[in-house]
Amino acid sequence: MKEIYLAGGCFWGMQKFFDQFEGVRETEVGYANGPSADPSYQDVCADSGHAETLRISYDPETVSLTQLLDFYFMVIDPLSHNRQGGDAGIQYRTGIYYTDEEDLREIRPVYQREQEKAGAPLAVELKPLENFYSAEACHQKYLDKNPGGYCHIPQHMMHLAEKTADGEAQA
Ligand code: MHO
Repeated sequence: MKEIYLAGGCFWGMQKFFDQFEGVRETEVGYANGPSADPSYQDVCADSGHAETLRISYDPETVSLTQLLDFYFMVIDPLSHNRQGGDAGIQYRTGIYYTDEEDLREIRPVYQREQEKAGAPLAVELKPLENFYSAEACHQKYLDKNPGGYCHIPQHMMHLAEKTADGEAQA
């Protein structure tokens, strides 16, 4: 099992989006790469400096990091600084945070391709993960618990794939 940490705006939608893909074994929403330990959601909303981030634990034999990043770039505006959809603030910055330097071999080509496509430097941070603190229980699987809840990712993007393997279907 491998893991990657992705910040792509409000983490409710990010979690719902990535949970649909086969090979994604576990996801957790939290706060990453900020200056203080174990912030609360309120702290983060008051510009603590953390990014709302999704921890993705995946099986690289079923889904590659490249594929996961392709999905990621389908649902973010990579040129937007500190704003995704209707949400603005430093917690909504975008970022790819890795825990294994080796992953750069897969990350860099995707990043470069997206930058060429965009024709401008991406606002997406590309950094090692510095820290990650799990978000409060009410934020985990939020859109499963609150199907009509706010989401910056369009509804149809939540059904690109259906999980069929090992009874993990969520869609
Ligand atoms: N627009 C949403 C964002 C929530 S997300 C967990 C809200 O203000 O509730 O940042």
